[in-house]
Amino acid sequence: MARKQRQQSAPKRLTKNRLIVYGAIAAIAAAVGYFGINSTIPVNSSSPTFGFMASHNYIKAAYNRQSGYEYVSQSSGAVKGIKNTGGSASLVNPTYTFNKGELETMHFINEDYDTHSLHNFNIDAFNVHTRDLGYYEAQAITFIADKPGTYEYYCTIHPEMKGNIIVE
Ligand SMILES: [Cu+2]
Repeated sequence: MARKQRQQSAPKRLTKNRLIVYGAIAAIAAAVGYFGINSTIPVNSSSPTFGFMASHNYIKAAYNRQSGYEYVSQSSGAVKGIKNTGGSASLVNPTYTFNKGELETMHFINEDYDTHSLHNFNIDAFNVHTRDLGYYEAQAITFIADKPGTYEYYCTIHPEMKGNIIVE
């Protein structure tokens, strides 16, 4: 009789242990999901998206002894999204051309070695605003290029730092 009871309770205990394991896995998955999704919510939308779907655009703040403060594209001219009109000059305060509806991540870094000034990166139309970044600080912001038009990106500290975003 006692043996029979043990046999009956064994599967129950297994089920309980399994539930604990499943619960732990679910909790970990939820945590990963929450933080993973949270970091890929575009600043101009409440819908989560996934980072791998975004186009990545690398831009830095720099100081040029002739022309002063400027944004410089970190990407080569061949990279999609930048209208390269020829020569290295097109990488200074570059014009970005994005397709409507695309998810874009702007990776902005302050590489102003010469003056160590603070810099920031803003696109009002898409609610893109970085912090004021010190030398070698970086920030990435994801947004949806959801409306066609020409928009300005700029630094609030240096009026000469500005360029265009074209969504078409
Ligand atoms: Cu600046």
